[in-house]
Amino acid sequence: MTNNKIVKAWLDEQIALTKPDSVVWIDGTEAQLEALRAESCASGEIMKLNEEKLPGCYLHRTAVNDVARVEDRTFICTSTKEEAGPTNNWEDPKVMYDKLGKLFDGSMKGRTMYVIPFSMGPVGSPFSKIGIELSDSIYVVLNMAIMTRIGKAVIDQLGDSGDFVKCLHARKDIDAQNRYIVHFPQDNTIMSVNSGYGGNVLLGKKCFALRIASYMGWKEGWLAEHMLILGLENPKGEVKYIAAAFPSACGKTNLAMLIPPEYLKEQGYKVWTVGDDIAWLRVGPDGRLWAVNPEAGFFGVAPGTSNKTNANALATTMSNTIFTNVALRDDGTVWWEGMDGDAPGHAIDWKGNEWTPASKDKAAHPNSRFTAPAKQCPCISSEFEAPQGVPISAIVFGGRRAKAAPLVFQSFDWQHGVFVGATMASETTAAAIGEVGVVRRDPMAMIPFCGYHMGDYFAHWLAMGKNIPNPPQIFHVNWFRLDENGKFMWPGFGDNMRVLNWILDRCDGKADAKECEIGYMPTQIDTTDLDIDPAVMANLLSIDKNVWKEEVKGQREFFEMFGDKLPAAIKEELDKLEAKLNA
Ligand code: GTP
Ligand code: SPV
Ligand code: MN
Repeated sequence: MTNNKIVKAWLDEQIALTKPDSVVWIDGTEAQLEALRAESCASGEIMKLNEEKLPGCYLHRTAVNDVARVEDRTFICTSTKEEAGPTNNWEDPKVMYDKLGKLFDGSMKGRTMYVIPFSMGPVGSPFSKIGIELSDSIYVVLNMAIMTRIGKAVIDQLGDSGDFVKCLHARKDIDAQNRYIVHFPQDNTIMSVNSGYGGNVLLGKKCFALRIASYMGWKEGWLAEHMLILGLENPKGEVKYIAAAFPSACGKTNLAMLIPPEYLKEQGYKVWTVGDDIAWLRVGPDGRLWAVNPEAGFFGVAPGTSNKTNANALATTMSNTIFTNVALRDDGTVWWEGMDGDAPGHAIDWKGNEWTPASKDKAAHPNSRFTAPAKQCPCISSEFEAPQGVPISAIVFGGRRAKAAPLVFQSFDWQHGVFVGATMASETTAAAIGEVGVVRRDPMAMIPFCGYHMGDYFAHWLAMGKNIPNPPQIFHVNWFRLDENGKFMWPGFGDNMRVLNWILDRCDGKADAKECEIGYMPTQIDTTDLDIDPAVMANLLSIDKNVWKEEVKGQREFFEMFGDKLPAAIKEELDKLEAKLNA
């Protein structure tokens, strides 16, 4: 399919190493993909679902020991440990290549190697980047065909260039003890072995578009972030764009596809989805920050997705979707906890076992997912394919905080906004009555995804601010504050639109705010038609100084690991906050 000498030499090397029985180039045609679906069904790797109710949809079950990303087996192999920093696992590249060489040796014997050329971003866009993934899994091919742009057009776009990310994946024995997800940012190389689960094997996603791309962005002057991108249209038909970073399973897909409350819908407010997980951000010729979504599909959390919470996501998955680790109903459709209506009387659970509502195990794995084409989303943005992306008015950070963080606040300026992102944290579990969950620090929601030293990453964010003549305003939100009974105080989901409106009004200099220790807080959030006690609202828009004094201690402790690499500006913001709280 190509005469590219660099591609051919690399491919020959990988074939010699993994020794597949045959090699198949993925050209991206529907005919080839359809043949692969049939082959994958015949081998039992995927199962065809009810064609009438879910046309073009399939179910895949992973091994029970292979259901999520594995952070302890994920490595950033830069030439020195210092470059990878204290938040990443590191190994000397020579040692790691040697170790992986042994694991990959003969790993594709008796199997077929698929060569998948893919583009992150629209093919040919100046901001797009190309990768080639070699994988022995048809499931990977079919998922990559949804999540990225693949095939001949990509390899033609690459031409004779060697500017592509080399991605190698072998399922091998799905041996958790020998599972490795390894990145060599200085070689543009990713190697993944002994897994068949999404984030570990769809190498265009977290591995390339965040870990490798964040390193590229650092060197080239842009940002690769764990952010959704949405467009909010007002009744005048003006659309403003917001990029938001929340940790995994903290509401990006939901916010990206938000349906406004009825009274705002009637006025003409709309939300348009540009992306639900990853944003690449660059300074545009007009001095604003512009964002593209490098992906072409959604790899979304299934449980909790319903017509009530996220009707747009549900509608997106009604055809041409691959479901992973959800439950199978007797009529050949799917089910998961939190779907609309009653649980089925009988189903097959994610492990392939009989399931009834009396079963004590969950029917769908909590991290079960759908892989669905973005263009099927009812609210997909007209700018989804725009090569230059969309101009960002506001950046929003957020996490699950039972107590500390208010519903929303605005940072004082870019430097303070970077500090707000750097001090992000999220509770691992929802708190029980009176108790606070375990806080994990997760700067910019990038702790598992930053491909270099996080101190350098903070410095890069600060430097970016100096290079954006017209920077977005930076905000922080928390949909997850709990009352003393352990219940969410804020209705969330569609009602988050009320907060987004305040955010954009602030960007326009229209909404009022009061200055407090941590930033600017709303004097009021529109609660039209919302049955919420004013005292609860007041609580949501306030902070507990004692909780924040503890918070500052936690932040200081966390920053210690970065040593000299912690930018002075971040330390300065922390000192300022502490002084204000103690004043
Ligand atoms: P990843 O794909 O892992 O990066 O997750 P994500 O950030 O896209 O999270 P997602 O939107 O899939 O939501 C994860 C969970 O949070 C689901 O169970 C949602 O129902 C829940 N959730 C999302 N938004 C809200 C909200 O506004 N309020 C509450 N209470 N829960 C929410
Ligand atoms: C996440 O964990 O943030 C995801 C799913 O979006 S995965 O692709 O597995 O990383
Ligand atoms: Mn994610």
